[in-house]
Amino acid sequence: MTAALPRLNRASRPAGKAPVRIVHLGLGAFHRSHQAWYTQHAGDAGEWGIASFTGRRPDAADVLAAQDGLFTVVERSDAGDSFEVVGSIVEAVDGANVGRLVELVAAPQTAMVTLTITEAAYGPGADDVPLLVSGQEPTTPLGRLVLGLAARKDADAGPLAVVSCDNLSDNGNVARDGVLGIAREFDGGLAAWIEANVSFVSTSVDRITPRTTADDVALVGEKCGYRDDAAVVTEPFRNWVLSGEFPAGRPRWEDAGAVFVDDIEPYENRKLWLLNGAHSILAYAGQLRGHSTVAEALADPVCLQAVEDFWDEASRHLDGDELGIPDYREALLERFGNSRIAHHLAQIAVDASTKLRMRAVPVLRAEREAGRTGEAAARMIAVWAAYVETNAGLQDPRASEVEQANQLSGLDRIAALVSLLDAGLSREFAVVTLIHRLGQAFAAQAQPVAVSGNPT
Ligand code: CS2
Repeated sequence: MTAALPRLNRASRPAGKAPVRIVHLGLGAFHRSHQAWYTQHAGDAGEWGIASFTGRRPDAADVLAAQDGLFTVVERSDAGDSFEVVGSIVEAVDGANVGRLVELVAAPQTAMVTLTITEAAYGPGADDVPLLVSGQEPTTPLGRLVLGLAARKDADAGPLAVVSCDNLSDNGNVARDGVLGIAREFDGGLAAWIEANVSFVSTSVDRITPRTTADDVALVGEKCGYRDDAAVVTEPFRNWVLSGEFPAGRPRWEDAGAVFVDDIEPYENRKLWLLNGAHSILAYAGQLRGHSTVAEALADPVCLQAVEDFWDEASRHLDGDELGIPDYREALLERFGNSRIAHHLAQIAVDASTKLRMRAVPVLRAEREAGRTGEAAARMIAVWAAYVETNAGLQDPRASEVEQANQLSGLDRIAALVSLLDAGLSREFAVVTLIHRLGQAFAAQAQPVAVSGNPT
């Protein structure tokens, strides 16, 4: 039905087209519902256009370009849906178009590069330096960013900020280490310039945004009267906490509710442990018990208990009344229970070797340092280990090592999997046996009688 509708087009642009001052790497659903939404709602939005480059899905650029960068944000709550056209993305580009990226990063009016490149993309890309040295274009986001920064240095275009919006603790410094690691090997002068001119901002980002489905596109067609293949469905809740310098300026994101703080670590930990940690537990425990969405898994008392136990453990290491942990937990239960958002567990389950390092390991370590077992954090690892045993081929940056671990059995297998998260913990017999025992105990529990909730 939507095929017959006119496409969303420039006539729907909420205001004039802003000049490109933000370059973004990782044009996905989350970028559209979060950074693009915040930029549209900044008081000075008219001065801040985003040029967004695709990462893993080059076709997203074609779709958006055909719509003049416009897309619909569908905010979905129990009360219903609301629809808004967002126009802050003024240029959508295939990530392989490195020439355009370099040109924009080197442009003096560009004030920042924002990143949603996934947690796994901050690791070293083996080919980056050889490609740069031989004058070829790198293929990883950070390698391409280094090439852009080299051009900015040559153009004498001044300082800028790199703003990581991925779910990594201390993501600004992780981005800095990644960029400088490549730059130092490529060109020492460039590395020194980056150190002096590029600020790396850390942020904690939050807005649950599942992958858009054909039904979502059809709904937008029906309600809005146009076809929008780049629509995103998201929850009403959003949060953005930032810490760091913007030497070339930034939009007034605070008008849209963003918060600027000096010390971001407590906020990052709250988000990564309570929200993302719970997500990972639900992803593995939930799928093992036959559920497919977050809301369904949460309605299963066994999964809910695993989450609550983990929250109790993690909360012991989240100090400060300003964090409002009881309210935050309460709000999470409501957000996860929003059954109108079909957030698929399979989408969350990927890239575990990177995610669990941030979501389970710090709590497990902190608990053990406090003289306790860290059982609930260990259970997160146990359900992942159980899940990958029967779901070989799960997307992961260390998939081949997961596969090798799976050739082993019993405690050896668990130790090999834990070593992908934390080498030290994998050598602690008590930890490995605990995880092994928790995995067996989980598997021995009765399956739910009926799956509650409706995935659509
Ligand atoms: C999820 C996150 O896929 C995942 O790993 O935990 O994408 C989560 O939905 C977002 O961080 C919510 O802000």
